[in-house]
Amino acid sequence: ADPKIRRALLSVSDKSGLLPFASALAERGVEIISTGGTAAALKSAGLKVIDVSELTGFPEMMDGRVKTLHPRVHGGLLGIRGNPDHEKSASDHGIVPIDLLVVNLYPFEATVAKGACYEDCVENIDVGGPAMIRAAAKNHESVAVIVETEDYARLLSELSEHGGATTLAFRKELAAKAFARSAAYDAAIGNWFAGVLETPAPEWRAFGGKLTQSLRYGENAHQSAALYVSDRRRAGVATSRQLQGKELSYNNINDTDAAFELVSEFDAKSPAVAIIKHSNPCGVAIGGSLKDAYLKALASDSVSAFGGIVALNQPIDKNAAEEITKIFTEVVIAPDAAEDAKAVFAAKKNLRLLLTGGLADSRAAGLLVKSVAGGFLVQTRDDKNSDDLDLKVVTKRAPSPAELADLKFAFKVAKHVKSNAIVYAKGGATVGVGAGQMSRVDSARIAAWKAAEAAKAQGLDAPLTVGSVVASDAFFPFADGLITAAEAGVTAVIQPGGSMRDDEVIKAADERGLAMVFTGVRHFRH
Ligand code: 93A
Repeated sequence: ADPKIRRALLSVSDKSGLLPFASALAERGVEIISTGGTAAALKSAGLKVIDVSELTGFPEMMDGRVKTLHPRVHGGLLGIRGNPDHEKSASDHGIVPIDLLVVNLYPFEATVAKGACYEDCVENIDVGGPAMIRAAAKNHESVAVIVETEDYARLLSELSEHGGATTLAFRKELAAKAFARSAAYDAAIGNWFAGVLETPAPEWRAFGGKLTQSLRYGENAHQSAALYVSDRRRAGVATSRQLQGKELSYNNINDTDAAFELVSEFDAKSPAVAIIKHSNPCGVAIGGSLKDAYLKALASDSVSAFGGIVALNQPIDKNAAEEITKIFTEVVIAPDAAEDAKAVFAAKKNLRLLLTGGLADSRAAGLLVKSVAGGFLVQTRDDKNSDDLDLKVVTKRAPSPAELADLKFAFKVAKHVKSNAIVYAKGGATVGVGAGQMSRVDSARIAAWKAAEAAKAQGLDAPLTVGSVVASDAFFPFADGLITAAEAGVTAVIQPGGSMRDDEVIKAADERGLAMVFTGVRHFRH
């Protein structure tokens, strides 16, 4: 038979929902043991509570650092019911069984998120709570463990259904959730600590996050998926606020991330807009206003932009909102939006509007994780912003100031294009993007071809690449890629350099009167 809950230990930092829940337990005749603050809250509501210090025979001490770390607590949670040896130990040492544990931990994540000082973060590392959670979850055969206030109602209805007991299936589910919580909690502590260190090694980083959304499916309908938040301080898609529109899908989130990370390369003072499809930009531009930047980005590849994701690096104004809503767009993401812009979006019920509260820091440290069969790869973020690079002119001709501005712009965009990446740009806007090809020269050709198509669509006689500049995310291994770009009409080139054949590539540039700069930094992205 399933064990009836006779004794419960309640120790919670988040006291919301505590009183009605504890009252319901008390009404069922459950004996309640509690720690200082929790006990005080319960007593002030007139509930009968046994202080944990009474149970342990020790006062809560050392500023609460030692409250529940005692064999009378852990023996009560861990002892195997019906095991003669365990039961003898229990009776020898005055240990009584605890059938239900309700804990929610010191708010470590929230303390870090609000920017608290080092000492406060350390003090909010809960030790006794996770120890009890793990003990109760290990002994799920007999003990139920609740780690979230959301589960209070479920437990009470379980008790009603099963005559004051819980089923093993329910306790197993609670145990799984409890271990997930303690793992995520420790991951948050490990991550924070790695961030405190001057030079954290990637292997000291822990991975964990809070499940925030079960998604309807993954990249395809037969795959399941979920979204976890691992760092609430970071402005981006995972921590953004959705104002309207349908639930985000896995692909939406992936693409929206790509879009917002890209616009975050640009200074918040100057308007920048990116339009993303299948995690690659089909148009990116800076402009005098967000509307201007959006129109320039759209002109780069207006066909692909349909059903795309639009990211902006400034609070959206009404003019931009009106322009964006003229074509079908899946998601719009920005730091904020003016009230009249929100009103414009509100008329498009299906459009999802996400506000992040700020720009992502393109220079911030952080880790990227990618799973591989049987494991996962970890690397630090590509935190190199083109504005900080030391550019080296390698050709006879140096780029003009206008060319230089476009080169930096194009290289920023290339960082966010899947390799092999080739980006043509002119006047602060992309005019052709070649992404994800196995050969660099193919990316150069595809981007040029797309620019020619875009020109045709706009009724222009010359391809948009004429008079543009080109960026390559990695060095040109041969001169052919550069020659393709030159034939498309570029006047200047930016690339990392470092190929065995750099001399050949530089010679080809000089022969065509091109200006070329080396960045010394590569931006592979796969
Ligand atoms: O400082 S602790 O790690 N030491 C303990 O022995 C201990 N036992 C419970 N923190 C401990 N707790 C935590 O206290 C619980 O996880 C809960 O978050 C909090 C509840 O304290 P109070 O009832 O005094 O508000």
